Amino acid sequence: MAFELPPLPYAKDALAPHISENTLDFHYGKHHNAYVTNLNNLLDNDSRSLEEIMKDTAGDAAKAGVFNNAAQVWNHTFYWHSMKPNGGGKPTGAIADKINADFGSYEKFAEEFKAAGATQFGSGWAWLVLDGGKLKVTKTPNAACPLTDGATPLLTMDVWEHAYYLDFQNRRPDYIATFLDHLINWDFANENLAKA
Ligand code: MN3
Repeated sequence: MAFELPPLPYAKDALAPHISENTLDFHYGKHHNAYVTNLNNLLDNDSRSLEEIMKDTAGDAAKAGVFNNAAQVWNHTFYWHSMKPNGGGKPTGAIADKINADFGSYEKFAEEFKAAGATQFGSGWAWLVLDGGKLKVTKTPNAACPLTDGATPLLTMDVWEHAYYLDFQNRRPDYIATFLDHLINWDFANENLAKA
């Protein structure tokens, strides 16, 4: 069974003016799509799920190509759902209470999340995860995903340059602030927390 590029959960221009249609044309239409194509070229009718492939190949240098493409397919799908039109701002619902309990306040969470995104050297991801019953902010390089370390991802932010360069050029901190203030999808975090 070949893997397919999952549909975007909104129109390509729905995140504008914060993230442009042009960025989504390239980021979803070219980059995400290429990971799907590469993965299918590397696997021959694999019956495993994406998550199973990621767990089976994480840390195995001989399977790095499979892991990187499988994880990038998964991470990007998770990233699109981590944003929504008219998103951003303070959380509501169960995730709001859990953020207050585990970080002290939304502001403390935002500070940690911004720092994780800004200090991920080179390409990678910033995450909000549930790990051992507690919320944590983490960052991963390249295609790495907290799922293979036993944590449950709740939200992610892509900090590869291709995620923001067309709209923000080198200003990664401005992209991160925009993600938090205008795009972050707390409904998705609440759904993932409820399933965890
Ligand atoms: Mn990307």
